[in-house]
Amino acid sequence: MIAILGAMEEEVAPLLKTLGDYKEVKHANNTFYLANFKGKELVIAYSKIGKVNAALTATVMIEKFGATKLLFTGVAGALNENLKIGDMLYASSLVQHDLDITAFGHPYGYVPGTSIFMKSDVNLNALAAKIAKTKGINLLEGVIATGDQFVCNGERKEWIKTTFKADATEMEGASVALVCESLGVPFFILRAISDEAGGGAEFDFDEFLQSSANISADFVLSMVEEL
Ligand code: 4EZ
Repeated sequence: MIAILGAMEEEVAPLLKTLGDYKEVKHANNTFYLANFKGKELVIAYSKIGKVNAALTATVMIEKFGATKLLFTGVAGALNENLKIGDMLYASSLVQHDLDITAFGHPYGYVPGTSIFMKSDVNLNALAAKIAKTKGINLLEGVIATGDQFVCNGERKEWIKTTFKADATEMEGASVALVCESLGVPFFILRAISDEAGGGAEFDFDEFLQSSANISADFVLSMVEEL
């Protein structure tokens, strides 16, 4: 069973549209869409925005629906100036930028018993790089910084970028990474850029959410074919 997770309905709607035929199961305040794509069993869901929602849905996909691989699809704000709206990147590692117990001398993003950066699955990443190459798609790899904030302010953007050497920011990736790592499930986090996370990012986000979500969803489905 392969899980495909997004945060917003807009991020998974393109998948459901392509699949056409699926069964719906409601659980834990979510709808899980069960489908078969080219002989592969899929469970698809949108978690709702934020780290806690995403952690819950990822856990259910693994523990209740038996997902053995998880692919995340969605949009993100760019921190690296080489990333433009519509570009895609996958996370090589992920960090929670809003986790702060620095009052006790710990670095940002760290709590005892965990590591600051969580690494995604090298095999899934290599498969993505291979598919991008054969399709002539420009796919970057980088650090994704996750937090329960829509970043739309130059100062906060620069802080996240320099503190974690991060390339993009969003609100779910690191929590999904933590769940998958803890439960031993290989995961892949893909994002297409919807905005540049500075002042006024909310306007770009509204304008480019759907087109960038489509780009990411199409790519993730092309990966499923090769799994
Ligand atoms: C969260 N997602 C944004 C949800 C915004 C509005 C109703 C991705 C994202 C993001 N997250 C795109 N751009 C971002 C940014 N600049 N900061 C944080 O995963 C919901």
